Amino acid sequence: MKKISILKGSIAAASLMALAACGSRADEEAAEPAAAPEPAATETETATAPATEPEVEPNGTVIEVQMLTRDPDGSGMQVFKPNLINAKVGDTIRFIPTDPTHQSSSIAGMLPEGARGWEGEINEPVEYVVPVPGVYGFQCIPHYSAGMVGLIIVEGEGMTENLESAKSTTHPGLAGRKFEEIFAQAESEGMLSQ
Ligand SMILES: [Cu+2]
Repeated sequence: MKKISILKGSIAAASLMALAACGSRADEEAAEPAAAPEPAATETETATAPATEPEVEPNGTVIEVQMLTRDPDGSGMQVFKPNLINAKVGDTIRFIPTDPTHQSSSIAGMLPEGARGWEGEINEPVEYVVPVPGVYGFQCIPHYSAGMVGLIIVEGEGMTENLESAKSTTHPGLAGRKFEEIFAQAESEGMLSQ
């Protein structure tokens, strides 16, 4: 009996050590003088699984979007924060599940030609590297009709080519009104002029 509990103890200790080793791996790597310096982007990229293979090489810029159950600045509704994003081709949009029950998906009919779009899992972060200039609408599927939507505007030639079709896309519930507000804000901030 004693032998077994000692064995159990050492297994537990071994797993603790493994955990500790795992946790301090980054420090050790950083402290090791002989190691070649690695680009900082590599580690953050592996921390979040991309929805799909990027359609374009990431340029290293990451734009973070929180997925929240209560908008701290107003309605108290479920929101993406920010819900209007200005980006460049190759930027990574990272959706963070700050609060539970949310996800992020692109909206069919609100993608520029040549962009595949994305679909994230509930409660999971998702990254999307924007591949071409244009207007990208996105939603949280469970809270789409509650108006949990957003817009990415990617600068560059042809960025307004899908603007009219994106604007005329119909939405359930509160999402239509929300998109009207977001498009109006984008226009007033000059985000839609090249
Ligand atoms: Cu949601």
